[in-house]
Order: sequence, then C-alpha cells, then structure tokens
Amino acid sequence: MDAVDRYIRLALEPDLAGLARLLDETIEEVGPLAGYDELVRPALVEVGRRWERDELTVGDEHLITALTEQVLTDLSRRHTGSDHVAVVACTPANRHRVGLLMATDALGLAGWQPIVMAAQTPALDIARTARDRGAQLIALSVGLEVELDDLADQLDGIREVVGAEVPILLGGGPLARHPEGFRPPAGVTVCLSAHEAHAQGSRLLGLVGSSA
Ligand code: B12
Repeated sequence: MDAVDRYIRLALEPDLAGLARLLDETIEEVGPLAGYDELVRPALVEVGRRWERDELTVGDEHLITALTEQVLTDLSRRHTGSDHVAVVACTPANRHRVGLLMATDALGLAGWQPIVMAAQTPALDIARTARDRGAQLIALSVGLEVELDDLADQLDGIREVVGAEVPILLGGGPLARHPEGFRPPAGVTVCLSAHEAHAQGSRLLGLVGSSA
C-alpha cells in the first residue's frame, strides 16, 4: 500500500494519531514542503477522484478533509513568531482551506507571522485586516475555476485599501490546474505548490527586511 492509500485509509478510520504519525514520518524523511506537495495534496486529489467515481461518499470526503485540517493546524503551532505579518485568506467564494493551510505553514517556515482568516472571506475584509494589522504580505488561495473570471477585480479592490506596495501571493487548485488561466497584475505572484510558496515567501521577506 502506498503512502497516499495509507493516508486515505487512516483518515477514514478515523485515526487522527495515525494520520499525524504518517505525516510526521514523511516530513522527517522528505521535509514539510515535499510532504504537502507529494503526500497530502495527491491524497486530497485522489479523494476527489474516488468521490467522482462514487467510491467515497461526501461524508468520507468531509471526514478526510476535517482530519487533514486538524493535522495541518497542529503543525502550524511550531512557528516561532516574527514581526513580519502575512494575512492569509481564501478568496470570497472559496471554501477549500487545505491548500491555504499548507501555504500558511510554508510562509511560517519562511519566517513570516501568518494570520489565517476563515474560508470565503470578502475581499474588502481581507484588505482591511491586512491594513489594520500592518501586514507586509497578503496570500490568497483560490478554489474554483469560475473565480478566475473576477479575480483581477478582487485584487484591484484589495489594492485600493492596502496600496500598491504590499506584495500579494496567489495560489490554489485552479491556478495549479490551469497555470495559463490567469495573468497576474504587477505586484502579484502566482505559486503552484507549497515549495513555491516557501521560495516566494523567503524572497519577499528578504525584500521587506532589507527595506525596513
Ligand atoms: C475537499 C474538497 C472540497 C471540500 C473543501 C473542504 C475544506 N475545508 O477545504 C468542500 C466539500 C467544501 C468542497 C466544496 C466544493 N467543491 Co471541492 N474539492 C475538494 C477536493 C476533493 C480536494 C481539495 C484539496 O484540498 N486539494 C488539495 C490542496 C492541497 O491542493 P491545492 O488547493 O491545489 O493547494 C496546493 C497548491 O495549489 C498551493 N496553494 C494552495 N493555496 C495556496 C495559496 C497560496 C497563497 C500559495 C502561495 C499557494 C497555495 O499549495 C498547495 C500544496 O501543494 C478537490 C479535488 C481536487 N482535485 O483538488 C475538489 C474540487 C476542488 N472541488 C470542486 C467543486 C466543483 C466543489 C463544489 C462546487 C462542489 C459543490 N457542487 O458544492 C464546492 C464549492 C465550494 C466553494 N465555494 O469553494 C472541483 C473544482 C472544479 C472547478 N471547476 O473549479 C474539484 C476539483 C473536484 C472536481 N474534480 O470536480 N470541496
């Protein structure tokens, strides 16, 4: 049985401790970013496939997602804190939070202090939270292809509140599945994986740190 199968089987039992152990072992072996990109993400994509083929129920999918969120939230407690705040949020129509949590951890590991907001956060509230908390980075997770249609408008709305200086990182399923589907405006960087979230987070922290 491969690791993706084991992941799904443990989550279905449900065996939270076993799932956390599997992730810990994977992280020990390949590191957290590869653990996310090469185990948790493929496991969730496989859950989507099995659900489409009627091999898993909606209840199964909810259970696996809930346990995954719990394990990822526990992992994020290891961040040590930093003065450089990043507001991390799902776009207004997006309820998919797993990728967001991985990006959060990647940014935390890169040295940011992530403030994670709930799913489906209105753009104006993301922007106000970032402005009011002095965020130096905004990271957004997009969940559905249909959201790409008005993403540029959402970003413009955020820019009106936070100004042109705050960099924005964008990620999420539709961008990863269709990298050509959205052309990011100036100041916005698209990341297709937790690895990229970490690399771009480190790069931007270097820029912010050197201008402070
Ligand atoms: C779990 C799940 C749900 C759960 C989510 C629960 C939760 N708490 O997250 C629930 C049940 C809510 C759900 C609902 C829906 N879903 Co859904 N869902 C999924 C599923 C099975 C897994 C998603 C996931 O976690 N993937 C794994 C993560 C880790 O991948 P990821 O997001 O791409 O993240 C990686 C990178 O993109 C990147 N990243 C992600 N975010 C960010 C952010 C930043 C800043 C950075 C830097 C990087 C980054 O890092 C991650 C690590 O590699 C997918 C199947 C699939 N193929 O993904 C369908 C899927 C995404 N869902 C889909 C659909 C259609 C829906 C619904 C419309 C279904 C319905 N009829 O109600 C609703 C829409 C809800 C909404 N408004 O968002 C479709 C989307 C297709 C499309 N055309 O857009 C998919 C692809 C299933 C399918 N094959 O049809 N879903």
